[in-house]
Amino acid sequence: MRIAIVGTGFWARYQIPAWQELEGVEIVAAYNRTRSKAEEIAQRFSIPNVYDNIESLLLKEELDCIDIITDVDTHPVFTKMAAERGVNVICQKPMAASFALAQEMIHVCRKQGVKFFVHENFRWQAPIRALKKAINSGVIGEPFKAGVSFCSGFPVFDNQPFLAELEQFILTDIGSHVLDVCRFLFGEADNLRCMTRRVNPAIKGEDVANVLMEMQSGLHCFAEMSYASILEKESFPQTLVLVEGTKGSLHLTNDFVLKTTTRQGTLSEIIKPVLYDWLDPAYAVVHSSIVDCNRDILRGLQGEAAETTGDDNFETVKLVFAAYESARTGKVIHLKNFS
Ligand code: 89Y
Repeated sequence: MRIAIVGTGFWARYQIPAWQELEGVEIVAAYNRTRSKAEEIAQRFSIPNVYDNIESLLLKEELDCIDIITDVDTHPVFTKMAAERGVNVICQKPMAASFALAQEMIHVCRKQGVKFFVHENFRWQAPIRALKKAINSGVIGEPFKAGVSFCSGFPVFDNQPFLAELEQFILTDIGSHVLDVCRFLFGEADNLRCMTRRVNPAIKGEDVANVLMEMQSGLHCFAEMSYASILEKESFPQTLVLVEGTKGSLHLTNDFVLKTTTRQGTLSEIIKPVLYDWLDPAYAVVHSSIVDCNRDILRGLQGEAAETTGDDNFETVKLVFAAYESARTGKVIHLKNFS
């Protein structure tokens, strides 16, 4: 697979080495609108070609796929350009800055007959996969209630300063991941209610969001997220989950500990991510999951089924924007009516 990297900021530094862990992938070019930034990344990761113009990249390179790792506003533009040239697209989350733009991206890829994937990696984290396996094993019986939590005081704006400029921050940034994890673990939502607020006065968007969903299965799922939380134990970047079922509960808690409780007692195991030498230890569980997410997308590019297709991720995008709609109107949003 001949892949071009579009955007060479913070996440590209991990996305590229994660691709390089996989057999059969060749990163043939790197693009950044600032050429020197593309050159620096190309040199660091031995990428042969550098561009500061997307059109020339698409014209000159023989590509199977572009991997878009730019800020959200350019996702639809670059997706359309690649699709119109018959090049498959992978795009970082969040897919787009609005529901309508996400719809257009899906549409253009379908129309041009190219494959479209969203790089949604949280569901690929080792502890989340282990939790899913435990739920499926039936050990806790029928799950009826869950809490999915991402509450942190990590200085997230240091590495990604543009996040402070977003009018819609936490639901698009972490909410995209957390709500996708909810779908991965518990299936689709029937309806939701959301409340948001901004605590940090130095940013534009909301940094606290609480989403209560009734899943189609009937399970109640409370997804909470915050970047204003000063807690005894900082858990960034872990998603903590408590699932209660008819025969017991599963608790994915700090330091990758998964506790299984039944009437017989509690068993604990630790599910650590693979610690690649290129990852940033502060983001270990996320950076490590990029390899597994990419491996699955690679399978998708090769014609097999993959999880994080554009169509699948569109259901997560729907939850994000339905949550904003609920926060704005104070109403319960029924997903089947949301478009
Ligand atoms: O942008 C976000 C992501 O995808 O994972 C964590 C993060 O870097 C900050 O919330």
